[in-house]
Amino acid sequence: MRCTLLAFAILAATPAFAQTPPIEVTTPWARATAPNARAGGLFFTLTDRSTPDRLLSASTPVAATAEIHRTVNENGVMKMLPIDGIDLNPGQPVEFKPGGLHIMLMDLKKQLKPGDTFPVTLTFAKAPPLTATVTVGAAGASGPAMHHMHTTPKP
Ligand SMILES: [Cu+2]
Repeated sequence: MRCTLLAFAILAATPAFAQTPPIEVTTPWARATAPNARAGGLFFTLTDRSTPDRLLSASTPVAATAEIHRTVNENGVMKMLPIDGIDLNPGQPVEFKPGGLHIMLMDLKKQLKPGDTFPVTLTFAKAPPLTATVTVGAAGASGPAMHHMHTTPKP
């Protein structure tokens, strides 16, 4: 209870309190892609400041589809599996990062170059949709290559 009260006091002291969304997206970034790459990875941290919720989907104008993926280690082989959502609980930030949870951008409509920005919209079971600005990081930015498991049909 003390934590809750303290958090509330801090939030209440912030002028933007009224606009504080129930779920916060921090440091959204995407990996730069090669000119002909069809897929890319998008990462961020989700912090639930309200009641238990669930991330249901993501969408962005730079890709035809965006899937929620998790990475599993199957006998030493890293595989990515699409999941239909991820539970969010207050006080338990969920980190999307290379080699773990990520948003898989499929059928990219443009090359993602370092420094580029683009919007991503996240939808939740309860909270209203949230749009965040993604910044493209360096090509090799942190973590293993994660696109080799995907085969997307060539046009
Ligand atoms: Cu993936």
